[in-house]
Amino acid sequence: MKSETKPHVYDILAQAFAQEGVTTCFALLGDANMNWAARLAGNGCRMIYVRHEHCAVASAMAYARKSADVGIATITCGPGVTQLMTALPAAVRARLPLVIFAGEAPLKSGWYNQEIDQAPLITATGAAYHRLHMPERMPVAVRDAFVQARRERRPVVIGVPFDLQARPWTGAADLPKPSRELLPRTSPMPPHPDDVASAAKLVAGASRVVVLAGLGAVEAGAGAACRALAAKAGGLLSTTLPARGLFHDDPFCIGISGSFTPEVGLEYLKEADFVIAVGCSLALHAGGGGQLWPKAKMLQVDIDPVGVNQGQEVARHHLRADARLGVEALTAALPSRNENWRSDEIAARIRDSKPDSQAFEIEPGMLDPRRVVEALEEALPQEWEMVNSGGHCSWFFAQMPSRPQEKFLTIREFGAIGNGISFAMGVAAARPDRTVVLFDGDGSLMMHVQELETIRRHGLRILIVVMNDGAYGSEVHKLRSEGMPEDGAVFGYCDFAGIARGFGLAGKTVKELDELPRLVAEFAASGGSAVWDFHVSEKVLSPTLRRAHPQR
Ligand SMILES: Cc1ncc(C[n+]2csc(CCOP(=O)(O)OP(=O)(O)O)c2C)c(N)n1
Ligand SMILES: [Mg+2]
Repeated sequence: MKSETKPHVYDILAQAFAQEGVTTCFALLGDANMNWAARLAGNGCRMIYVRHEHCAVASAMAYARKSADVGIATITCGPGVTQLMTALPAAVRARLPLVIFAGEAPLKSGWYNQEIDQAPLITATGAAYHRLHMPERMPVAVRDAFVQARRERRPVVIGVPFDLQARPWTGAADLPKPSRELLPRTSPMPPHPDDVASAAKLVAGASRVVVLAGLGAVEAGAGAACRALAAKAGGLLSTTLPARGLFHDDPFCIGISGSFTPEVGLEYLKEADFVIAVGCSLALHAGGGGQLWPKAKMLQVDIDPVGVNQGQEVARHHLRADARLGVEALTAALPSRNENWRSDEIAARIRDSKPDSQAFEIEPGMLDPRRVVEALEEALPQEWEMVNSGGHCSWFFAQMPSRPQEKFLTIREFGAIGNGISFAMGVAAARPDRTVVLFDGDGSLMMHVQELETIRRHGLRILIVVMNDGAYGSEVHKLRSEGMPEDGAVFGYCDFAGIARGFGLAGKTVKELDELPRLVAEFAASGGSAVWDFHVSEKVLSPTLRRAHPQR
């Protein structure tokens, strides 16, 4: 056999990934991963070559969430790895399964400029790191990385020295069985009848019940069961921010519970005497440690009820079960009641009230972000996928009541800005037949604006809506409330339409909201991607900011 036809270790490593069912990989190449990546592409994997390693991992996060599968990214050693220090903790906290192929510096060199001890960097983020230094075992180690990512729902980074990757393969001819064939196939966990009986007794004794669903309820397919429970309990429905839209068409849904609660939600949560949290970890952001429902007893329905989370007691009562099975059993055990919190009046209040009715004096020529969102809600087609980013503006963008949960994505457990564009790319890759709309702030978009080029090159179908207040709005309003100078947080309105055109995308500064239906139709017909820049007033503050940082 001629030497060039013999497989190298990187060939086998690429095959080991391919047989795990990997179809999309977000990549940025360097010496330590490029041969492997070229071979993975040769195995038929769709490669999305981004312009910053952070964006490779952040895109893989959104891809994992949207496809309910493992997200895949690859980066080179040293400076490739150090770029991941913001994306990895975000993936860990959002419990997203990822497998990341990282190169490592060559073992044969006494000194190598890109060498750095990668393991402590990665493990400090909460991700797992595995050094693969024994070529013959590498296919099994790859398989085990997929087992671990799937079981533990967290990122697993594998590091392979690139001189080992370049060696001729001398191991076994057959690859081990892929992880899917080995992982236990478990059925949803039913609740214990004693727990159901005591939970039903508690709910029967309550008069103002709210059923609050989180992503666990979404994953378990518990939406319809939650609606039925709330109806039988005569109560209302709500969701966490990531699960928003699960009850979008239910007349008794009061919207998001937490930092993004609309006006009616705040009012009714205050009156609630019982909250049933379904598939929801009751993180601090989801209820301010109970401040939003000061009178309510809490029952948590979850496969892993916590009792205490993020330093707060979150639920005194627990029903351990799969979200759907637990809620169905509770509904069945609940006696029918005569008294009902629900009324036509409440449904009308929910239907007719604005998320925030506060009046503000707006500077001439500027838009009210709330009106921008209302106009987009009207104009954007229902089948388009929505991605919400961070910053102050994300409050407004989250208030789009007609949009269902399966068309919405936000990942913000680490509180980092700058991820919107990557998340939109991840969704576009997972849903290639859909148009994706990213709602972002000017500061956040600017942090990784280079990815506009990736969007164009790969023909991803993304409309970016920028809520441009010419500033890090969150910081401006917080500094102002403390009487501090705001210089470091104000930048002025840069020309995002021009920036977009420079990257080869369409760009538009939108000044008149009644233009939106025409612009949407033109965009839909264009088949390309675009950035729309909305200059919004800095005077309009979200209710959350007004509460937490009263202005002077
Ligand atoms: C990576 C990172 N750096 C800094 C921050 C602090 N921070 C939080 S919100 C924000 C402002 C974001 O500005 P923009 O995207 O324009 O949204 P706005 O608040 O103006 O609506 C900043 C800098 C952060 N959360 N994450
Ligand atoms: Mg801003």
